[in-house]
This record gives sequence, structure tokens and C-alpha cells, in this order.
Amino acid sequence: MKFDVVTIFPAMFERPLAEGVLGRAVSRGTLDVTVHDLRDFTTDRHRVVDDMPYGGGPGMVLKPDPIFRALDAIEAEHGSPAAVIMTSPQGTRFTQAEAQRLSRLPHIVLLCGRYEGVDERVRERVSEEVSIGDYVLSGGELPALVIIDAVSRHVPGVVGDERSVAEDSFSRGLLDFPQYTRPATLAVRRTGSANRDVVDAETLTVPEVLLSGNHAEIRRWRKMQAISRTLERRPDLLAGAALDEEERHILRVLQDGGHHGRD
Ligand code: 9D3
Repeated sequence: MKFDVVTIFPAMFERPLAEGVLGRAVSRGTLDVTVHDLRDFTTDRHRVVDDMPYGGGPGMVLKPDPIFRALDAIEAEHGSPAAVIMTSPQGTRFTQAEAQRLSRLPHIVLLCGRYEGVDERVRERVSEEVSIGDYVLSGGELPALVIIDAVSRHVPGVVGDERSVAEDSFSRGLLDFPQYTRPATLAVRRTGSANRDVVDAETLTVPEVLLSGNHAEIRRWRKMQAISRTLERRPDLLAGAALDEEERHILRVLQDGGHHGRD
């Protein structure tokens, strides 16, 4: 899959695209990400990318002509992209379902907004406008990286173990169950205690069931934990969750709040 990114801060993409799952996918060639500096598409001596808004008001607006030239250059080199996505606070919300949909496209251009906005005429060349959530960021670069990361995970070969992509929370609509690793007992200083006296120590343990070797019980415990956590922290997710028979039963029991009988 190919991404072309247009930004005034190309350096913001260097490390995130060189580390971890994305880094490996890029070096293997499974992912091809080209980052374009918008200033390279200016024609003036000072490489100006922004200007004052017509009609007055605070802040600066990204000029349209360098953006049009950048999009023309990308199209001249790789043909018409399947999507030109502009990151913007006015965009529709980016979700896991959107990430899955976009992962089936061969070539995506990401246009990163900055300043107070982008000249409206740029939307002529934009197929979708995307926001990553209701909080104010300084620009569209971090959102573009979020989109590349979430989309790429669904591209075959990017994540080593395909099962972990399928089982990811939000794909299933449930939060993760708690995880533990060795040691089975962990001596820790009591919170709020200033010294490291043994009397102030406590032992944190791992739930017995996980050490039991009873895999049917472990599966049930994990389902119960995932569902109770989701019910407590993100009840909104349960409406769209794909639950099996056993999970629906656990949910009913938890929602029942321990009530029995007719009332
Ligand atoms: C809606 C806020 N605007 C009111 C005048 C100003 C403004 C704030 C922040 C304009 C641009 C930005 C920069 N943010 C993005 O470009 C952005 C963003 C975000 O701030 N939050 C969540 N998703 C995104 S995607 C792009």
C-alpha cells in the first residue's frame, strides 16, 4: 500500500515511520510512505505556504497553489490516488471501521492542515475530510500518523500475527482483558509510603485462575473481565459488540446486578 503525505513539517514523520510495526513494514516494502514538504511546491524566494485570511480575522490560512502543485506532482508520478484525505477538525470522525475500509485502497494521499485552516478551494481535490477526535491539536501531522498506523495494521503482512489484528478490541467491540506476566508474586512498596521497610511492603499476586492451567476456566475468566471492564468503562461499545452466546450470558448476569427472581 502507498501513502503520499503533504506537510509543512516532514520531520515529524521520520521516527514514527522508522520504529516498530510501521518501521518494519516500511523497510520490508509492504508499506510505501513518501513525505512531501509543501514548501518544495512554492515558487517564491521565501517559500511561503500561508497567508492572511480574506475578510480579516486572526491566524493564517494555508495557500491553495502549493497544495495544488503538490497533488499534481503526486498524480503525475503515481496516477490518480484512490483517496485524497485532508486532516481537519471539520472532518468526519476516524474510526476502526474507516481504518479497515481505507486499508483496501492501494494509494492514499494525506494532506495535513495547519494554522487556522486551509483555503476552501483545496476541497475541490479532496475526497474526504477526517478528524481523529474532539480535542484541539496544533495541526494535522499527528492525525495523519494516527491514520497511517491504524490503516496499515489492516494491510496484509504489516502486523506479524494476523490473529492479533482480528482480535483487537474495537474490531470486536470489547476492551481487552487484564494481562499478567512473571513474576507470579511481586513485592512492592505501599503507595504513599516514603521508606522501603518490609512492614510497608505488600505482595501483588496474579489471579489464581491464570496459574491453574485450566484453559476453559481461563477463557471464561477473560471473557468475564473483558465484558465487565467494557460495561464499566465503555458501555457505549457494547451496543456494537459481536458477542457469542457465552458472552451474551455473562453480560446479562453482570447487568442484572445480582438480582434474582421476578423483581
Ligand atoms: C476547530 C478549531 N478551529 C477554530 C478556529 C481552529 C483550529 C484548531 C486546530 C484549526 C486547526 C487546528 C489544527 N488541527 C488539525 O488540523 C486537526 C485535528 C484536530 O485538531 N483534532 C482532531 N483531529 C484533527 S485532524 C486535523
